[in-house]
Amino acid sequence: MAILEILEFPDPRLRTKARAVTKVDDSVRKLVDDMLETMYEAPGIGLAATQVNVHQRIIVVDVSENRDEPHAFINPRLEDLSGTIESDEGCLSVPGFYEPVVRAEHIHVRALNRDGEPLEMEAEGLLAVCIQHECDHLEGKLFVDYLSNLKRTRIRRKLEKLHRMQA
Ligand code: K1U
Ligand code: ZN
Repeated sequence: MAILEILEFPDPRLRTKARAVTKVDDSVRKLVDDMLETMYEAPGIGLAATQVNVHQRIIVVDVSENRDEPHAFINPRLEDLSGTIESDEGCLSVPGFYEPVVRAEHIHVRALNRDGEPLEMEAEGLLAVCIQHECDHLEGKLFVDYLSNLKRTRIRRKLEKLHRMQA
């Protein structure tokens, strides 16, 4: 397994729309495993392939307290979104910033699992929020897009300054 580099806002590659996976083969399974290792090491509760500069529709999530309930969703589709929940969100691609975002509280997800088999899941609360956040990444969307222009610009400038200092 391998730790992958995570792209950081405002890297334009984070705006790429991911393509559907056509075949779940060993290369996809290796990517899923590397994404899970990267997510646990970060640490984070989710990760989308977009964030590691792979533009395929793959996300991984683990919101469990013991960090022992990994989920991989390949070609995820969200259905039956209902209710609303406001919670503070962070993002491994926007390090150091947490802001409130409103999302659906309950969702139904259809996807393929790591073995390429159909998977259906009902999710609510933090799991539902995290899956929606990761699916946004596959569309090139970031949680900062839900904030005001002023807040987003401030975050962009702070991260650009940090990246200049790290260069
Ligand atoms: O997509 C990502 O960058 C991962 C992101 C997911 C997420 C967090 C909060 C709300 C919605 C989606 C993160 O994991 S940020 C780090 C984080 O929230 C966390 C890290 C360790 C323990 C608990 C939370
Ligand atoms: Zn994110």
